[in-house]
Amino acid sequence: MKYIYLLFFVLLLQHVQAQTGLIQNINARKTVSLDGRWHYIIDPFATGFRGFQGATADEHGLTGFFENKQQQQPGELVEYDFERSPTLVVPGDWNSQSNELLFYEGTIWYQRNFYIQPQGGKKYILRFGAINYESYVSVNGKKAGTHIGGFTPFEFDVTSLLKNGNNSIVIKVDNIRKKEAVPTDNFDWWNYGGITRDVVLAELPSTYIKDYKMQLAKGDLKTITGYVQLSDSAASQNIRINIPEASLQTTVTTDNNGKAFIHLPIKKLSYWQPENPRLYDVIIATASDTVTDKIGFRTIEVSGKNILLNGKSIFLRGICIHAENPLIPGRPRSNSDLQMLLHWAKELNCNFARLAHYPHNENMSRIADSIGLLLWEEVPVYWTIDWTNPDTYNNAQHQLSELITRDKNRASVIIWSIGNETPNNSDREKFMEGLADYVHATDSTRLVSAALLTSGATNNTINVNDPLGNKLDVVSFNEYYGWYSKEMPWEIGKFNFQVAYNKPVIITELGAGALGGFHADSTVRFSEEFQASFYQNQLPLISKIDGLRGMTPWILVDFRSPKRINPTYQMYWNRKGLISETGQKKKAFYVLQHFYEEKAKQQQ
Ligand code: GCB
Repeated sequence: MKYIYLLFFVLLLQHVQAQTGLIQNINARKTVSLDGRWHYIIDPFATGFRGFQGATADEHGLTGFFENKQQQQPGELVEYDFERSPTLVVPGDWNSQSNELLFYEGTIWYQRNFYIQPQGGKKYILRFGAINYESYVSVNGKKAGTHIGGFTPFEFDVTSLLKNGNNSIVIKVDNIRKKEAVPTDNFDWWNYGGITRDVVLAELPSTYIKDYKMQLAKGDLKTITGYVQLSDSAASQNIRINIPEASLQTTVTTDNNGKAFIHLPIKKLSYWQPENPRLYDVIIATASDTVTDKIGFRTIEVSGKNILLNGKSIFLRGICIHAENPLIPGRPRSNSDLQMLLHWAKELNCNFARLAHYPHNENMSRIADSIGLLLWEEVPVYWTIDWTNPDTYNNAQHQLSELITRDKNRASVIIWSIGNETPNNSDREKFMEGLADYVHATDSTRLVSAALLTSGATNNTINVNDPLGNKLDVVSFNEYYGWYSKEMPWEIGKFNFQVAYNKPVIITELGAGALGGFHADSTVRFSEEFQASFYQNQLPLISKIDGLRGMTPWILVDFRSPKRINPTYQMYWNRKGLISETGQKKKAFYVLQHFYEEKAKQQQ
């Protein structure tokens, strides 16, 4: 009996390709892009995944639309046809590509062919930048793997599934909201579905450089530390590391796990900072593989109420950004979309941006590295997560691990955020403390934070005492006095903040809505004047906070939200942007721009 089970598992494994864990900097390898037009089928009942009367498609036999069946003779019954189905552009969300899909949530099938002549002795890795939310991937009718989570990359080794010539990929994508998911079923942004980021097929040598990390050791401006991990556990392999412009080189040797540790004393280095975003070419080479990256070197720490970048106190002049280009509108599709967003932040005189509320495109941190913007990156642990569900916790931690793995070599990223506005209770405390511990154990070269809530005002004192603050390096919180409070913007000067921690404070949100181009008296809600007056009153209020070391008002640009229904002012847009959905700067943009200009002068 035992052997029958064993046989069953062996058979099962033959069909299920392993999820590889992420390869560092895969885009710098030999890749073929699978972006472009993919056929799609809208399948609200997930019929292509079910047998008669609703049984789920046999996971291992993989029937259903994965087969990509074509009718062979006129009598044959096939109730779908990818080849004659319309196409969607990848990368791109489906909602913004067809009117009938604007509000669609559910299953859509994607299919495309590609041509390849696989070489013997090579590994082929299929890599998705992000698919929202659940994906089930098959290559030539066989399962490659599955993934949960809408904003992080994932990869499958498909070497054994490829054939010489024409190949077909079918992906079932499902963006249905679920209570136990991360994010949960209620959030204030558009639930854009689909293959929203790039798809590539990478060709690698059989043993390749899988992962590496290099950065100045915590609080040490004189030593670069890190590691290189090979794709298998080859011991005693030499790995050369060369940073020519810093005259640094070393050779390290792998241990029994195929991992080699780096400890590199430096002589002279130009430290990465927003005013001087110096990136160095770093070349890592083994006998069979070479990879080159551009890495900036900096330290980030806290000391009492200060945030120290390269040992010097810094004030973070920030702004929140959603991953949305209002001019499409939809998820960004190209590097120029990303550049537009970050350059708007620069124009606002920012040195910092909060990428809310989920991991953005990986090229955001590459662009931020090169133009000199510090970043806060976040996972979608938002509002009322299913705190006691272990699968939900594992999902959140997994998304966090994928984000950290992906961006750990980006100097711009200084804060990992483990969530936003989570309610203060003991179940949530356990969950969030788990995530904070996980990040601290995984990455010592960055800070941990979360956007907390205040516990309200008593006698005009707004208290910030969420116990989660004890676990965080930086205490951050959102407050909307003058917008969601009974006080109007001109009445909030009476408040003071009481922050219970001797830690740096970042106000991660404050904001008010305005319909771009709507002008009225500053007492009229949704006018640009009301929003500008909100900022004029908020800026002196928060400046009273003793430990204030940064702020990221809500938000750079108007963004779509199904929760914003007012037909006169909102029309499914959250209007708190400083820039309207047509790209027009509102009055408040200039209020904050001026405030940041003065702040920057004070810092010099
Ligand atoms: C918040 C949330 C953010 C919302 C914003 C708002 O506190 O963190 O996701 O979009 O308020 O506009 O109400």
